[in-house]
Amino acid sequence: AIAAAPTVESIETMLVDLPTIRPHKLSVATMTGQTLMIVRICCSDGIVGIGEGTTIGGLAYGGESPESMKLAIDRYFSAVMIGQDASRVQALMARIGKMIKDNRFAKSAVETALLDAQGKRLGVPVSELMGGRRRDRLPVAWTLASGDTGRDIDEAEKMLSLRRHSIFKLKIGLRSVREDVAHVAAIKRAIGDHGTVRVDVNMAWTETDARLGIAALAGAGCELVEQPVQSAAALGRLVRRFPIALMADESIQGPESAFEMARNNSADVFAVKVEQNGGAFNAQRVAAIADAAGVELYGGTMLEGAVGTIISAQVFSTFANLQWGTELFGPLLLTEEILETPLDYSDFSLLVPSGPGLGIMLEEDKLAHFTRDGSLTVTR
Ligand code: MUC
Ligand code: MG
Repeated sequence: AIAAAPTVESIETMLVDLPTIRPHKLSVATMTGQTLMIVRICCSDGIVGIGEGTTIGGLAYGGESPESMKLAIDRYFSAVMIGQDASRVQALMARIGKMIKDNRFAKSAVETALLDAQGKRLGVPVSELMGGRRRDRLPVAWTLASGDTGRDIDEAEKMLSLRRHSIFKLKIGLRSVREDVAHVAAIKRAIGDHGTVRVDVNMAWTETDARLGIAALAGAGCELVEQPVQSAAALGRLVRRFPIALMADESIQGPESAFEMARNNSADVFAVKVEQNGGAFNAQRVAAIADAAGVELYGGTMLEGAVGTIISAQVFSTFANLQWGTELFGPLLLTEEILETPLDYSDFSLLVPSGPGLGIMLEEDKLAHFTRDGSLTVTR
């Protein structure tokens, strides 16, 4: 006889507040800490899966916050999920999709926990549930965003000497275009041929700013500009006017948006963020659309902790193309190590864990210490 299918028994959520190693300055927010919304799904066969949701600067970046994800899961996702077959991840995600609109970040968190549980159940890494990994290590960029040019240069030199990162992403868009270009040029001059420099404007520019800015950045040795403007139409007008690559990030919010961007030839590169696209399966769908359209790929981050970083690593390891590498450095921006065994960042790359599920174990005492009051478990 076939054993009864394992069902979702209980779902626990908590908010974990962790400090960053230094202020992280983006055009939309200055982060001095990060909040991880951790979700734990317990199944009837005794298997437990973990997932994570993060945002950047609360609601400064998008429509969901760690608190809103927690509320959505406690109040709505749990009711849809408890008692359902936990081993049919795609079917359960489809059920959730029917009954819960939007909430892509929260969906990503619960899908991660279901995949972690299913991998543990079958004894394989999540990458193998998702078609099989093509690589064990991922190149990892580092973001220079202290807000101070000299400090950024010192940080870049330290990362190069540690052999941890040689790709540097600079956050700009807060100061004038002229000041930002001078900042980028100074950093590129200091690094020389030892590393590459890219920028992320996080939509801060007008199209006119972008025309001037991108031309000057190309002259300063910058190789890629990420989401200079908000409008997808403006991105489409800017793309291919310049010799350097233009990457869409905020514009990529799931397969439909990726299809529109590809159809309109609006970007050279898509940054794929697992959370922003509504989960790992959707990230694969976006990658397939990019591949079919001849758009290049980059593995993005929502500055996740270890759990969000590793679901991203697991799925990016399956991509056919990853021409621009990844930026899965989130855990390194936090002061606290929350894993029993730290992740392996070496040789300018991250090792994709090979144990069952996500292949990581949280250090429970550490997590409890930084958990905000009011974690909640919903059971039937
Ligand atoms: C973003 O917009 O790409 C990624 C790296 C970083 O420093 O911020 C994020 C968000
Ligand atoms: Mg970005």
